[in-house]
Amino acid sequence: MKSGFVAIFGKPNAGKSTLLNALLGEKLAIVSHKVQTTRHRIKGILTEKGYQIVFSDTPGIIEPRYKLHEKMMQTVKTALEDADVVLLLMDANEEVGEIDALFLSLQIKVPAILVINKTDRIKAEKLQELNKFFQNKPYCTRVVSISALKKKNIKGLLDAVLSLLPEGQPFFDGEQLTDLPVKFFVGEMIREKIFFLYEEEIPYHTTVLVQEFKEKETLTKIRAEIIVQRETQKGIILGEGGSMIKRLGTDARKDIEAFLQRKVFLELFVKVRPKWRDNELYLKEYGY
Ligand SMILES: Nc1nc2c(ncn2[C@@H]2O[C@H](COP(=O)(O)OP(=O)(O)O)[C@@H](O)[C@H]2O)c(=O)[nH]1
Ligand SMILES: [Mg+2]
Repeated sequence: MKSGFVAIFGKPNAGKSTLLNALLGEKLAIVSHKVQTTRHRIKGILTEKGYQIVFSDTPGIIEPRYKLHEKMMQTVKTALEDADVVLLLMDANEEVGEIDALFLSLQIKVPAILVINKTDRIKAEKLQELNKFFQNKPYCTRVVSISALKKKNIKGLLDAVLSLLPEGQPFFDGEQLTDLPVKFFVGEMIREKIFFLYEEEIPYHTTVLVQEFKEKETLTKIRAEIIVQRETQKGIILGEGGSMIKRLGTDARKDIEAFLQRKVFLELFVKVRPKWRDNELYLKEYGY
């Protein structure tokens, strides 16, 4: 039996969350085309005959600008310390010099697979070049190329992980898909819709707190608060005559119903908490 922790690292938008979902064949992590969508370490557990792999999706590595960012980078550090194997994920179209410096700076002490993602978007020669560039790097045990979006070579990546995974007994029950509560994923699904529906800075000033999660006989009743930093942002979230929040509620509810496989009654409220991203107490309350 093999078992271990595998952490996925990379710059914002490399495709870390898409990869976690592809590896698990299930949508656990929220994905958007905007950077810094992921704020937590999300564990996804893959149990098959002969092995259990506990994958961690992490926030993209950035220079912290707020306390929220510092917490996000602390999460990256913890995941790095726990890992038995590391996946260094890069977008094939990114600048290699920058990537090289970043991965070198992580000072990884365990086997690492350099994963070239978004190969659906590059030519074969470019891929060869990348392979050659990374092969002899000190942090790189193996190079694997994939497309997380098109689910190309996910099996090849799994085989590479398994070859580096230590022997050991499973850490979690075989049925368990993640270590986080359902409530967390409900909040994330609402947050994902905010990334899709609202422009520019709004998603970055926002967080979601699920206040009530009650399983009733015929449906699940959920009450969630959307936290923003300013009155004007509250107005934007609500939209004219409440039109935007209504759309947000409908879109989020559909996803949550599919996830929970039952009917949902979703109530959303907007609260203004000035500078919550820099306030220790608020950050703690909101799960960061
Ligand atoms: N073309 C292409 N796009 C991808 C691939 N993997 C991820 N993406 C897209 O890249 C964007 C960022 O993905 P996400 O998983 O949120 O990246 P993260 O910030 O590293 O977690 C999304 O728009 C994804 O659909 C891939 O293999 N090919
Ligand atoms: Mg992500």
